[in-house]
This record gives sequence, C-alpha cells and structure tokens, in this order.
Amino acid sequence: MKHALFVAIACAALSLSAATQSQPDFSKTEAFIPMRDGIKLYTQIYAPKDSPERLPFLITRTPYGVTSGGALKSAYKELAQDGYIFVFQDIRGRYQSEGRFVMLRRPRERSDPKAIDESTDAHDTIQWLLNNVANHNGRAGMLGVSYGGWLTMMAAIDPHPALKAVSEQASPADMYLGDDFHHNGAFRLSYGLEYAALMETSKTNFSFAFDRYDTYEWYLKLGPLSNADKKYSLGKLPTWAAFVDHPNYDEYWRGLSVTPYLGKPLVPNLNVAGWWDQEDFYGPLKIYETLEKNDPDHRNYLAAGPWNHGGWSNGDGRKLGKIDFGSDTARYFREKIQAPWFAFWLKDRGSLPLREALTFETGSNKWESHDEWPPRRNVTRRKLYFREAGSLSFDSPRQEGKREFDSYVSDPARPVPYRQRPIEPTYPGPGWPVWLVEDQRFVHLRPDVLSWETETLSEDVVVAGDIVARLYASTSGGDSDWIVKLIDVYPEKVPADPKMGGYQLMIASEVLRGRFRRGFEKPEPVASNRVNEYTIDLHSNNHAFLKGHRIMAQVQSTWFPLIDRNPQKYVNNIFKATEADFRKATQRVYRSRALPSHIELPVLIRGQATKSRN
Ligand code: PG9
Repeated sequence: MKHALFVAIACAALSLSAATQSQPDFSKTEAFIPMRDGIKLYTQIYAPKDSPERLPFLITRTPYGVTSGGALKSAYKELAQDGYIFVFQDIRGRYQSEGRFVMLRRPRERSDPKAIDESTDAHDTIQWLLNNVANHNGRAGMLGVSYGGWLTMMAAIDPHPALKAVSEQASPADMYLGDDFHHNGAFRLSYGLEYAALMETSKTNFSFAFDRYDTYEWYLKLGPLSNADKKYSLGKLPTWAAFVDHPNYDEYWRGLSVTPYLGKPLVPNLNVAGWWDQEDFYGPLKIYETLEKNDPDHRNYLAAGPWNHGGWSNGDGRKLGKIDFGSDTARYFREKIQAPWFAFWLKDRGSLPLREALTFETGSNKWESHDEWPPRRNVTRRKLYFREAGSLSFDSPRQEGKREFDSYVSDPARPVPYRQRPIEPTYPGPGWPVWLVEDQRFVHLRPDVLSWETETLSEDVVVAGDIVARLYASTSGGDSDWIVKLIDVYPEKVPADPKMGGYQLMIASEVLRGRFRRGFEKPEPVASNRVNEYTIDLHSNNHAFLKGHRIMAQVQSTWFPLIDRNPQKYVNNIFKATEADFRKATQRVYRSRALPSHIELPVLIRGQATKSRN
C-alpha cells in the first residue's frame, strides 16, 4: 500500500546534456502524494542516478505548474551539481493537483485536527518522501521565489522535523501594506487585476485578454473600477471580489499577512530580496526584520542584490535593463551563497556563506557583508531637504512660513504613466520586469511631476539602511496619492557608455494614499488645502551615489496603471467610485523651515569601516 500511489510512469532518465557533464544524471518519477484529507498533489521527483551518498531532498512547491526538470539546468544548476533529490509539486487546485486553490490560503486553526493549510501540505509531502523515496539522508530543504517563497515560509512556521533549511526568496509578507496587491493602501491596479485573472480563471495560468497592446489606454478607458465587474465580470474572481469588499486594512488583509505568524525562527532561513523587485520587495525585508527580533539561535539571514523579481535565480545578473553591475551577481549568488547555504545545513559540507546579511552595494557595485541589517554603527541619518528653485540640499530651508511650496495639478483623466507607453500586459512582458530601472526622464519636467536636485556631488554619498520621505503637503481635493521617488542622476557625460549620460535611475520609490496617513484600518478624508505630514517608507537600500552624480527627488500624484486613480474627492470605497467622483486637484509640497519636506537617508560615515568584504 505504501507505494500504491507512486506512479512509476517515468524512471525515464532525465539525461542532462553533454554540456552539463558535471551534473549527475537524474531519474524522474511522478507521484500523486496524498495529503491528510485525502487530496492528492502532483509531484515530480528527480533523483541523481547511482549516487554514492545518501542525499537530502530539496523541495519547491508552486501554483504555476511544475516544469519537467527545466530548473535543474537553469535556476538549480549549481544545486544540481552538488547533488540533491529535487522535488517539484503543484499546490492544491493548480495544474495537476487535486483540491481547491485558495489565493494565499490562511494558516489553519491549529485546534482543528482536520484542518489543512500549506504548512500541512508541505509537512505531509515531506513525510511521504521520507517513507517512499530511497537513498535519502533524512533531511529536507525548501526554497522558492515569490508565491514559492511564501509557500516556503508557510512550511517553515510549522515545520516537519526533517525540514532543516529553507530559503524564502521574495515572499510577499503583506498584500495590503507593501507587496503585490497594494502599497500603503494604494491599489496596484494592473498587477492586481491581471494576477487575479491569471490565477482564478482556470486551474492553469490564464492571461487576461486585452483588446489592445497599450494597457495604459485600456485601464484609462475602463473608467471607475466598478466597471471591471460590469464590463468584464471580474467580480466572479474571488480575489477581485475581495479587493472590492475590503478597501481598508481589515481582518481579511491581516489574515493574509505572514508577519503575525513569525515567531522565533524554527528553521535556518536565507531571506532573499532584489533592490528592484517590481513585485515583492517589502516582503523578504519585512520577514527578515520580523524574524530578527527573536532569533537567539541565529537562524535568520539576508541576501539582497541588484535584481528584479527572482532575478537571482536565472541568468548571470550582470545587467538589469540598461544598468551594468560590473559582475555576474546572480551567478555569484547561486554559486557562492545559495548552493553553500543548503550544502552546509543539509549535507554538513563547507561553512556558512554569510555572517548575517550580505548586500550588493549598487553604484560602487560591490558585495558587502554586515553583522546586522540595517547597519547602525557608523551610519548617520541625514535629511535631504526640498528647497527653492528645484534644489535638493542637506542644508535645511532658510525661509520661514507657509508660503514656500511647489505646486502642480493632478488630473486623474491624464495620469502620469509609471513606465513609458505603450505599456504592454504585465505578462509575458518584456517591460514589467525592468520598469523600476527605466530612465525617469520620460516624466521629468511634466507639469504634474515635481523634481528637486542636488548640486553635482563632490564625494560619494553611500546609503545603507532605511530611507524615509516626509512630505508636508496639501491638496485642494478630499484625498490624493503621494508618490516619492529617489533618483540617482548620472553625469551628463559618461564616456564609457555615452547613452547613459544624464540617466535618471530610480533607487527607491513608494506611494501613500492620503486617506491612510494616520493608519490603514480607518481611512480619513483629507481637509482641502490644509497641510498634512505624510511619512512614506522608502524601505531599505544599499547604494552609492557617486561623486560626479546628482541626487534627485520627484513627487507626483498618479502612477498609472500601476496604481489605480484616486478620485481626489473623498469617497468611502474607491472601488465603488463613479465617473463623476474623479476630479483635478491642486497639490502643494511645502519646503520651508516650518514645513521642511525631505528625504531622510542612512548615510555611511566615510573612512570608517562598518562593513568588510565577505
Ligand atoms: N508576485 C507573485 C505573487 C506571489 C504571491 C501572491 C500573489 C502574487 C509571484 O511572482 O508569485
């Protein structure tokens, strides 16, 4: 009976090509692994043939369909050379697995012995593998990117005793505060709509059928969000219906957040983040930060590099869009960090590849090792003030009073595009994965985008840690969005690559929906033309603004269709706003002694080594 479900369809050797001779030959087996409630999950198992040693399992669970071992030649190539029994599994309700898919299924009620969740599915899978697969060493590891990273976290919060190491990579932590679906309460329209359609239209991935290439125009023509159901029946997708029914940070969103479940880390965890992750940058940093609060056994680690979403797992990582990092950063991560990480915990081989946190300092383009993240020693917090005549300065404003401001009209009928049009659908790209590194000159000097810029830097300004923007701003409307972008402006002449002259590279960016300035649970109208303080977390970073460059801040109130349009009139639920609710608003950003809008940077004090090379 034990092997009854073990569908030995295959054992067709997955012979890897001559070009990858150092990799073992794998035999592939397919199985439908039974969970505690009887549901069977489709699983592929790749075991190196004739392995002289007993091997650990390395498991990846996915909602996107397992891909017949392709990862062993790409994302997992370095791991495959080390030798593991690789396990790939479709989660409940997706592709070939039975059961019902639930987007980010909440952790179960532990008092209910029959309850299931992604932790129990991971647990039952590991137990089955231990019982049914030969030549294992009794240990398992787990890794995955994004949804796969979240599934990894779910396995790690209530782990099977054999789960000895994990790597959560770009896992979302909170879908309302900072990951795929909202940022600070502002709805990520294009991603939210297209992802809900991708996952909930059928058991396999489904691309929403746009009637045109430029989705900027499609979303604009859609009009108020209520039309999404009226015109396209999107209300039948559970996630879209949840967006509409839960416009504020309520029990629904709190239940989807992983942070409340993160206590003391029970399994060593390598959190991985990309500085330009267009989907889940908040997540891995938040998970690292939360676990770090209670990590007496030192099981929590962080690696962050110059990558977009999952960019470390494929290719060489030398370039992102037009930005060249001078070395193969993704290959470095896979060879020197990820593979040794799992070998250490699962095979007792080698030593730990990082002390605590390893970050790639962009700009200067080098890896830096830290004993803590964000670093506190030899870092000073400095404010870069918005000043008169579009200047940005470490010197605070001189003028008193409330009359010093810069202003623009934000028009929801003509929203600022978040990337250059045409904005083709999110999937399959190619624009979406690289939009965060796009040259911001495409919106610079638009009348509805304000810019402030420093003089040319006479020495490097290196930031390492958390960046925060503080705006003192007013709107003539009853609500509005505030988007702040921190930009590295290249010198006008870049002899090595003339096309990069004057490039405006966004280092950090974020949106805050004004109604949530005092908290996300309870939105509040914004009093028209009254100055409010808006604190906008621009998250962690490690970047060197080099001598000869300039630092720029940009502020705008639309970022479309990344973020849905704020009607700028206060309505209770923006998903139910009507066409007539949308209106122009005059925005003012103040820059006086009394109202000193600024960006606060964690600046490394020069000449003092806070960090050493790994
Ligand atoms: N960013 C994707 C996602 C993860 C979890 C929930 C919703 C979306 C992903 O790349 O998997």
